Amino acid sequence: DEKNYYIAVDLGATSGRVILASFDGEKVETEEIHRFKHPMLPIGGHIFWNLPGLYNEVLTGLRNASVKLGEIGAEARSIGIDTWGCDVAYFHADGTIAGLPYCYRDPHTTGAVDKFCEEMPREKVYEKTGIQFMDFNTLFQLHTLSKKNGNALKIADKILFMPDALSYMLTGNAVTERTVASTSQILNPTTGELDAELLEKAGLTPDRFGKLVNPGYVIGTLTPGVQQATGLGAVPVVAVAGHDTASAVIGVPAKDEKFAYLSCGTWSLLGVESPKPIINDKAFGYNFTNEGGIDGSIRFLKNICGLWLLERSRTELKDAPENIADLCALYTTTDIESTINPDDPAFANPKSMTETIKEYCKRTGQQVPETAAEFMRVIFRSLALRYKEVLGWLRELSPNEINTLHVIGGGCQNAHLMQLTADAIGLPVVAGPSESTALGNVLVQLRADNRVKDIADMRRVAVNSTETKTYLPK
Ligand code: ADP
Ligand code: LRH
Repeated sequence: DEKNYYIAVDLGATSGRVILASFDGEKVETEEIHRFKHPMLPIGGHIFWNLPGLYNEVLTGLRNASVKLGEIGAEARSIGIDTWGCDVAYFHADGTIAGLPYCYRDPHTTGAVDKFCEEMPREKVYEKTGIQFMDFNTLFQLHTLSKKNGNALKIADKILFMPDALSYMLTGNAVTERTVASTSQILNPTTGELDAELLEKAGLTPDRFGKLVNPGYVIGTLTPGVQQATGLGAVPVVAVAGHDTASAVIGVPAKDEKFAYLSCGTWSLLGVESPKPIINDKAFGYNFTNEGGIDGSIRFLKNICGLWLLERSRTELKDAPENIADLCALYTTTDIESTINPDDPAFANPKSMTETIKEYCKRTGQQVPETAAEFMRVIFRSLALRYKEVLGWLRELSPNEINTLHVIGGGCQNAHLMQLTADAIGLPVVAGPSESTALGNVLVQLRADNRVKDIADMRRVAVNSTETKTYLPK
């Protein structure tokens, strides 16, 4: 059969990658053609994402894809971009950059939920949005900025979420894709529209954002300048599920509905799919989120501080092996029993992660970790414990029975963490794919290109395209 080719750009907070995917009618095959780190930039006392740098990396990825496609003698059918959630970039009407995206770890939003809720009760904000309260949600970022003068928020013609910002730079067309808008806490999941009353508290109106579109919408084609810079033709750019977690959930190789998922990367996102929002006192009390998925489905989940703990610690540990697999393997060489609560605010963006973990252990009367091995063991065991606790709450609230935990994202390659998780929750853990986000990104492009029909069809292709590893509880 003829193969068709698609390009997926997937930007996580730890690293970005560009993937060339082929589809033969049955399964997706992927090849990573560009991967890069993208550090946060400290400028003027704040932390920003390097938007021009990210864009340049996207162009490099597209150029690599163009070379590869040239060798194959094929053309790309489309391009899709997904990124981490909540952060926005600012543009002037002529398409130039009015302001860099603040990084969601910037401490300027510390306490921002409480400040906002002086103007509108928490219950009302939750009723409107169903979104987990986190200081860095876009609503609170914008509210924080609106209280200060002379910033990009005041002057920008358009405020665009990260995936939409990059698509705008590639095509010249500004949209607001609904899955990435859903995690901002300014979208009402019932109406599917931006909430004017919430925005007004940040001094904004809905017209400052791009037009709202669903995953599958064709945003435009590469501008002549981008075509020249990359060697690609007038390739369409499709709005995929622009929120990386939404794309990851689409890529879960599930065979039925009785599963929970854990998207295991910088963050650990633990949840279920629900046909409609679950907004009630219990969900509010446990601080669960109702983010948007494909075809109006809801990602009912909780954010758990994930391998950020590891990523930050490894840069500080003098005895940590460079290679991630070697680092994780140290787990078996120690027997320290200490655990931390990964969601303690102290771990959000500390000066030193290892010192903060040590202090936590000291404060709680536990053995203080010293070596890389001890840190790995504390982190893995603490994460598994937290997964067990959150899964318990999820079981109280989920519309479906949960028989399996599908783990996707880079962390699913961590065999120790997977076994600990299976043991903690007492359910089989099905690990894979580690690049579920890119797969979900491609699946939405396939549907926009009429190669697959519906979510059932997409899941069938996800299963065909994935090798998984199962961990049974001991
Ligand atoms: P994000 O998309 O948020 O940047 P990823 O899904 O790429 O995150 O996951 C990154 C994490 O995956 C790393 O922090 C690391 O802990 C884990 N990881 C990646 N490769 C491996 C591996 N070979 N073995 C164990 N863990 C891994
Ligand atoms: C994961 C993620 C998560 C958001 C966070 C900001 O990459 O998108 O779903 O809450 O980053």
